[in-house]
Amino acid sequence: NISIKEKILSQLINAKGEPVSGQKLADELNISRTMIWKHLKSIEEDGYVIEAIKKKGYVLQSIPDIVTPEQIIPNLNTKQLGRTIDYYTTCESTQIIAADKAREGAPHGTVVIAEEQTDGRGRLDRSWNSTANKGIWMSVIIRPAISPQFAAQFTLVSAVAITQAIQEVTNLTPEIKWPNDILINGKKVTGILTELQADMDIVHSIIIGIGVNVNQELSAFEESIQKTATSLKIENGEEIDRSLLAAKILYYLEKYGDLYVENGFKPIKILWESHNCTIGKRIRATTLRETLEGVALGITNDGVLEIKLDSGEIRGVYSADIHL
Ligand code: BT5
Repeated sequence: NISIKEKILSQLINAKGEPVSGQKLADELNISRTMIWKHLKSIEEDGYVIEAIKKKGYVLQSIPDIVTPEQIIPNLNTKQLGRTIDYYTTCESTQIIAADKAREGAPHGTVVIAEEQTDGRGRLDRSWNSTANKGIWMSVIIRPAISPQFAAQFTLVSAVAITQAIQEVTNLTPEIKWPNDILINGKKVTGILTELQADMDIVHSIIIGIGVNVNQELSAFEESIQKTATSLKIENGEEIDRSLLAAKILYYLEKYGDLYVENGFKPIKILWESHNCTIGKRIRATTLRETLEGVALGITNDGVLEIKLDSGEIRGVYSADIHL
């Protein structure tokens, strides 16, 4: 049930700079010219610039930098992911909204996205800086038919997908730091938070929280992370179209998510290894129980990180904070 306003906007966007006749819009949508005009005013209030050309119609001159469904969906090349987008100008955390929606039965592929989060979350209740209008703050609800033990790998699947999308849109070369960080020049540009709703033997939903720093200046970050965080704009010097990047992330997430569910972790593992910056390095891994130091040997077919300690013992960790 797309609203009339959305229909008008999508016609203007699809016209790609050509005029759209007001009379034709009125006829097609079966409303008066005055109503068309009122909807156009409301579209302009959202930040779109529309020019009226006599006898020809309305031309979309510029689009605002926002991540609404109207902006994302025309860029979207997916079957299911992002086909329902729940958009907020501001919210506490998209992850909380998505968790509620998943419990209420939201379909596979539903996306919750916001311009700003006032209480963005990391793992273990840490906070996530989510400056207004500068990043991609979204949660994707997926419902793969897998058992819960395979859910954690979706963090690695997502990391591969996001890395690929960033590479395509920017020409930067991001690196994945196990398990859930994406770095550029050693600084964190993306964090992933994978949460699970499941019974003992079946996944109901996985909620993939994705935070990408896109157009921030360094001063937008809290002081405590200014030495460790970066944005795509800081790294390549240009503003990036957040809607386009969000659509690309969803595209690769669907592609690699399906690949994982159908063919297992092996093909993902190869991609993950080609982008990672953890394996082969000396690391310190802090888990909930202990701190381990040694050389990161690799990841197993379950996504577990294997570390060779100085004693020669090999240990697997499922989740940890890694210091390179
Ligand atoms: C993460 O946690 O990296 C997961 C972040 C997930 C954020 C998304 S945004 C959409 C969805 N809604 C949410 O509420 N969350 C998800 P973790 O590995 O625990 O890292 C958190 C740590 O990263 C913090 O303690 C800071 O040190 C640092 N940090 C916080 N904000 C950052 C930012 N914007 N960029 C880089 N580092 C940041």
